[in-house]
Amino acid sequence: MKMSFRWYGQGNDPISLDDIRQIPGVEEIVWALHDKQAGELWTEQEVQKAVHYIENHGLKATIVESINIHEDIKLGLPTRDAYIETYKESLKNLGKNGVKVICYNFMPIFDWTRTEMFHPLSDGSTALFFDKEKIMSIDPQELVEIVEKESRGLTLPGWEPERLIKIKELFDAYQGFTDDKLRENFNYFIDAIMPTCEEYDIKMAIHPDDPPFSIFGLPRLANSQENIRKLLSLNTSVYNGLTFCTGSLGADLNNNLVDMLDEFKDRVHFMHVRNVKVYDNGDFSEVSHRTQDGTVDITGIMRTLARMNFEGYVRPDHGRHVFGENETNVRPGYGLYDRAMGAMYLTGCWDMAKGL
Ligand code: DNO
Ligand code: MN
Repeated sequence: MKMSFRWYGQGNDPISLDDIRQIPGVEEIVWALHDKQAGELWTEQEVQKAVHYIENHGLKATIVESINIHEDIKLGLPTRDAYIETYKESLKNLGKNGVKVICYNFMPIFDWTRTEMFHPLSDGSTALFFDKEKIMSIDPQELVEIVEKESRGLTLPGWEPERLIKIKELFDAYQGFTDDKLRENFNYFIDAIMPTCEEYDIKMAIHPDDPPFSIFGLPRLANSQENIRKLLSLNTSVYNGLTFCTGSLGADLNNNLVDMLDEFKDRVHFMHVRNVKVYDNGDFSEVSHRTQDGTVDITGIMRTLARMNFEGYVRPDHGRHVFGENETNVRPGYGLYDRAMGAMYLTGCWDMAKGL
């Protein structure tokens, strides 16, 4: 495995590459041009600059998360072809600069959704939290009002402000949109970009939906063993692959993660390994990476990866906020210390399983 660490870029992430380089085993930076909107071109010059910056700090830059997919592609609008052409152009520019894997998601409107960013845990740290009842009780029309008035204290992490301005139109556009329709539009997109991916040797790795069930009546594509099987079989190229995020998939206790990893292993290019604790009422909290702290079988996952000699990328995913990290100084879920502990724990599991 190649241990990696997500970093939000120079001037945009309070964590430095010099700090990341001190985490044992971490060789790769998971990066992106974070000021780009979905649909914008990543120019060769910009890509080169970012890659050089990372390499100059003694780290590799061969994995990107994410090049976001423009909503028109997900909706299957006539304008999608132009956005797909731009996407292919960005892929070429990345391929020419040594990038091998792209993590992306195909979720309508929102990236990951939580109800609380700094939920107190019993050890005194804080973490991201999902109150299922709170989310499920909001109907889409009400959501539009909540977002517009920023009322009810609902915080919306990972939701780009530019897109939220258009939230009403977006919800209208997704009226009556089925899972099958979203799948069809995914199929169109993936078929269109596969030749470029093959030519430039870039593997696509779709991130599972988070949470892995429908919210606000929106369709889902990558949330269960059956649905992931479907999307991988739509185009059977190895370049149409998966980011296996144990935290996202693990928020649904019906997902048997070790079994899923076993089935999809030849198509998994990137592992997000993190733990969550799922409660009986469907709420879940993010917790430390350690197996015993949550409901995800992290040691089982690492043992499976070791057994299959996994050669892809692994990263710790969201961490708790610890050692003085709080609202004022940390990007929710992406502090330094707990993710560093996570990386070390995962490397430890791997080394033990390998008998190193
Ligand atoms: C959640 C995170 C996500 C992920 C994006 C990928 O588990 O890993 O924020 O980065 O959804 O596009
Ligand atoms: Mn993830």
